[in-house]
Amino acid sequence: MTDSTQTFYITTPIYYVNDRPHIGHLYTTTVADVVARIHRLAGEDTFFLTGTDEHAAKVVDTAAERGMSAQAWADQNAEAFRTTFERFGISNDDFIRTSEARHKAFVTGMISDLVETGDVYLGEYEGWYDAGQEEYVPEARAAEHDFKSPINGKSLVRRKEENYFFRLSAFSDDLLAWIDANPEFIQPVARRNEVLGRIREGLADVPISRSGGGDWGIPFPGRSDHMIYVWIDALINYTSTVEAPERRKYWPANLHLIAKDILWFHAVIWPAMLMAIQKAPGREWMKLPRQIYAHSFWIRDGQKMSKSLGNFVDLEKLDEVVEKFGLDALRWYLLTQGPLGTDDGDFSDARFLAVYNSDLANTLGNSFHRISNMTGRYLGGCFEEPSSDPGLRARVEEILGDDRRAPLGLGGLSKGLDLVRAIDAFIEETQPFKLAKQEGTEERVAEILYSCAETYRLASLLLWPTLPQKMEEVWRRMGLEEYTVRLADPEGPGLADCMAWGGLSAGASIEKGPPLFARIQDE
Ligand code: ME8
Repeated sequence: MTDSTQTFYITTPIYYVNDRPHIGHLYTTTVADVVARIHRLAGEDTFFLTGTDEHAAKVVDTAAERGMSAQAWADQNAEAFRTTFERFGISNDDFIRTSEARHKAFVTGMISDLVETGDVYLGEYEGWYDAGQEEYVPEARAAEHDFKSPINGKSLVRRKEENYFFRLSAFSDDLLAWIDANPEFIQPVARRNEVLGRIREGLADVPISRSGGGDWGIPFPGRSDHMIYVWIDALINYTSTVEAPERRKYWPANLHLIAKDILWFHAVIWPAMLMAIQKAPGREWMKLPRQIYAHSFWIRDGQKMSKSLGNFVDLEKLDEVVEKFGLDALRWYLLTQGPLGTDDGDFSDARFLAVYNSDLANTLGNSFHRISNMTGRYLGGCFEEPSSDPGLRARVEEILGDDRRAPLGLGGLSKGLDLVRAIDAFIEETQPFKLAKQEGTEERVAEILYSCAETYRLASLLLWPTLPQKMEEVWRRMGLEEYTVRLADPEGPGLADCMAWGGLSAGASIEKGPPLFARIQDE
């Protein structure tokens, strides 16, 4: 990889280590995984980070209830997140835990520097505290919500303490100017407007330390009776992980993928902290991330998922789905039915089954089955001479567009599906199964089937980031195993080369095998 290779750095939130992984965590991480795979395919030097946020006060309480140390409890749960992501095929390049020394040292240094620049100072704070979220709610917002948590509806508590503060109020104008000058900075647009509206209401300084809460956390530099507030510690993970010289090239992150619940911290507090720290010597590299994308929430059967309703799509449920439909089917549902925009996404068993059967079994699976089946029957499983139908080829070009990088991005998945639909329409129109019964049609049948197989090959490349297991199986059956290595090679030609029409050469064969996605009947 040369120094000039474009880099791409994507992050997920780091998850509270007190919770068990559920669909929400897996969703953000899976979307990030698909995006990371897309960028790797495009030949970019990609870095994908996820991890755990461990210094919440709740961790100490829960650990105590279990007769464990906070560290032991955090170790156990961080491991659950790490192995869950591994089991669900997530291709993260690192897993950061905020209780690791590498992170703590970086946070301490950064906060010391913010004291130096004058952006962190000692003061006194009194306000409405949301214990569930471990955050203060601004007076106006607290009143608006009848002094209940805007997130979980529990009563807010009045609290007063000596704190170190971050001078957020000094950054209103700079933030507004930045967001204005960078329309892509906060997405979707509705979220951007929300943030702009709240900044215009005015920004108060934020407390960033806490005293009297024990010693779980990162001590405030020079004041070991104060701990750095967990949210401030957590946000810094995005930079502590890439501080090392060989990783600096990844910063600024291209994308912080989060949900709407934590938008304020990411779109206001974090950028302001970065604006402040850039003034410190040696910290010039700590620029603002390029984009913060906040998706919406998964709900279940039309209802909010909550502890009290006990209706979380939890790990057991997710494992059950994978057991029955396969991992790629779960990824497909998450990506196509998920709350990527501003609407919430509903997880329902009936919907899952319907989407599985229509997109995967009846379209992607069935099409491959028809192509491989007919190729086996009429051509002995092998294409002697590539010969393309101009009509289908034109349709493919139309779907892909001129720019071979254009099908990348999350839209690639629907283009992949469109290509497969084009194959199906073409088969209906040309009826190779009827033609094959007539004399003198061998060449035309071979041309039709080659064109279908070639189109499927192109589709497989666009579908791979979402359906890696199944598309690698397709490559194996088409004799294209080398793609797995070739596409992953940062020195290699990458996707552009494979996206050209005609990748299946003379003598290419195609193996039938069991259905890629077996049709599943409703019970
Ligand atoms: O907030 N639907 O951690 P967290 C979709 N530690 N996504 C959901 C979801 C749902 N119903 N529920 C959770 C924290 N998520 C902090 C973050 S970052 C510096 C610190 C996902 O464990 C979504 O990505 O509560 C959301 O933003 C995140 O989990 C919150 O995870």
